[in-house]
Amino acid sequence: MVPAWAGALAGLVAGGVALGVAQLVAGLVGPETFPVVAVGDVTVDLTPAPVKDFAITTFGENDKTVLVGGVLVVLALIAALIGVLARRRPAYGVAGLAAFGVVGLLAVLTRPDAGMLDALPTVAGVAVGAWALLWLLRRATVSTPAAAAAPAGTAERPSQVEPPAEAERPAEAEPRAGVERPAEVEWPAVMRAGADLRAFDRRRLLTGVAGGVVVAGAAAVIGRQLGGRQAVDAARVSLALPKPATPAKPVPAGADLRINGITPFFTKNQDFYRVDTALVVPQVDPNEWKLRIHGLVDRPVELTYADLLKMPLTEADITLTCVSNEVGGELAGNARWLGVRMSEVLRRAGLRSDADMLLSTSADGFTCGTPVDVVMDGREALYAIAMNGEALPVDHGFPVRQVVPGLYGYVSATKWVVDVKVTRFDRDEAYWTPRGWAAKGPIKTQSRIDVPKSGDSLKAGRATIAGVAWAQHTGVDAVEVRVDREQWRQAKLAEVPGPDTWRQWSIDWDLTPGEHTIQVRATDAAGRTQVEQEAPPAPDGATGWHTITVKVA
Ligand SMILES: Nc1nc2c(c(=O)[nH]1)N[C@H]1C(S)=C(S)[C@@H](COP(=O)(O)O)O[C@H]1N2
Ligand SMILES: [Mo]
Repeated sequence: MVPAWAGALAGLVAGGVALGVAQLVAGLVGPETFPVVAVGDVTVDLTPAPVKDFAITTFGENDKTVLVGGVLVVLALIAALIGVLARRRPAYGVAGLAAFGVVGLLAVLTRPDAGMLDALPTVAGVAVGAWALLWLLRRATVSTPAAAAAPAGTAERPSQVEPPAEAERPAEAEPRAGVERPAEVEWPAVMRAGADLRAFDRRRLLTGVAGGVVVAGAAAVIGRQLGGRQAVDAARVSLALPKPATPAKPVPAGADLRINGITPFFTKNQDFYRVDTALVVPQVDPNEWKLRIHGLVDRPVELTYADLLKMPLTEADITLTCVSNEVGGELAGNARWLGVRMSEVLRRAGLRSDADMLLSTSADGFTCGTPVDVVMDGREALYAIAMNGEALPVDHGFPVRQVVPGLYGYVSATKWVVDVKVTRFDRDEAYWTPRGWAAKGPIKTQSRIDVPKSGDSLKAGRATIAGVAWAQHTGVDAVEVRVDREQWRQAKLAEVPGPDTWRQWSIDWDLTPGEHTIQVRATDAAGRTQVEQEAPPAPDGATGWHTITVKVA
């Protein structure tokens, strides 16, 4: 009989083999058909708004790693348990793995536009995993007449039995390093698997385990390679970006106040926040990419990437903001985008007058619902192909994404966009709407204190308080700061190229010793001042004044 720890180990390795094989096959069929990813995707889709919010604020950019890690830990525990059970009856092991497979299949096959082929990675993984489990358990025992007289393995040896000091090793073809204390005793019935007398052999189990680990690892690595990351990366790097027909307005020299610790005017691509539901980033080949515009239009339009690049390109500086951003949070970034105006493409299709929503869909099925009037009112709403002078990073929507100044990302900024259905808000719903978020999401005016940081200890005397404020497409007209809830004072504002970006601000303050509360609020160009009332991000964006405390000595 195999000890429990060995069963658990065999289960773990068999689970690893199952996942490795599934990943290998998913590399051929499509990375989104890897069952772990599909289960994670379903989890993301079923996550209620407050939990999603909690995940984003707690784990930030790592929310997906934590989710996949969580799924893997649960899988590992169950796999170990299956291994333990399979020692008693191999059928338990097979049944356990099959149950796993069913859950994986449900997740894979309920994905948008799933086909029967998508079942292959899960089925292959479970089949090979089950085989590996049985093979390992079988391998871990030796069936020999000698086993009855001299069973191997210390784990099963009843402690009350004292082995003779000079026991003879059982005569066997294979050396048995795992045999430490052979004993010539009568062994209890627990050692017998049916009529067959089987003894546990640790060495054979461990060599089998090592083999399993190698197979699982190799399959996973090859599967990832096949996943196609390289091909799209290569296509992305070799792209030559056309010159814009309409270049961005020059950024005034005074846009960056050059204060230590302040948010820079432009966010570097690698520092740009990332929020999306994609556990596996869609790999979209620009040569195969198409944008289909249909629905309430006079003439459906289909554009290839080459078609898009031939159209006049507009360059614009736009600050993107996530609705999940807490007051004072980091889920906002400013970039120079290059793309084709959405209005230009939509005019080619001819929008019907009753249309009020653009339901855009990404390559992975995510959708945004964007108001038609916002996109058509003359602002620089783009099908963007580049970000800060380089082709869109894959994480940020390569080859094409939407960017609409003034709207939160969840209702406008579809990455990997492939389809636009011109429709009506009373007929269609986008991804986040049934999940508790507002159908429309204009960005709320916000301001943030970057320096000092909350909790900082400062020296008494003159300190610079600085940060950024945003009110996209309206513009920030004033930023005020107050200390200890006394008089508001006007901060100095940096210059901006237009109303679509955030605006740096700063103010010098003479701080006296003690603990102080610093607050900020912005007023937009329409004269609306940020409200003090605190609201959470759901359903349509957080409100309140960013408030920090500092110690001054
Ligand atoms: N395909 C796709 N596009 C998406 C999302 C998504 O989940 N999937 N999330 C949106 C949200 S909520 C935001 S805030 C922005 C974030 O864009 P970024 O990751 O480039 O910063 O992308 C938007 N576009
Ligand atoms: Mo977002």
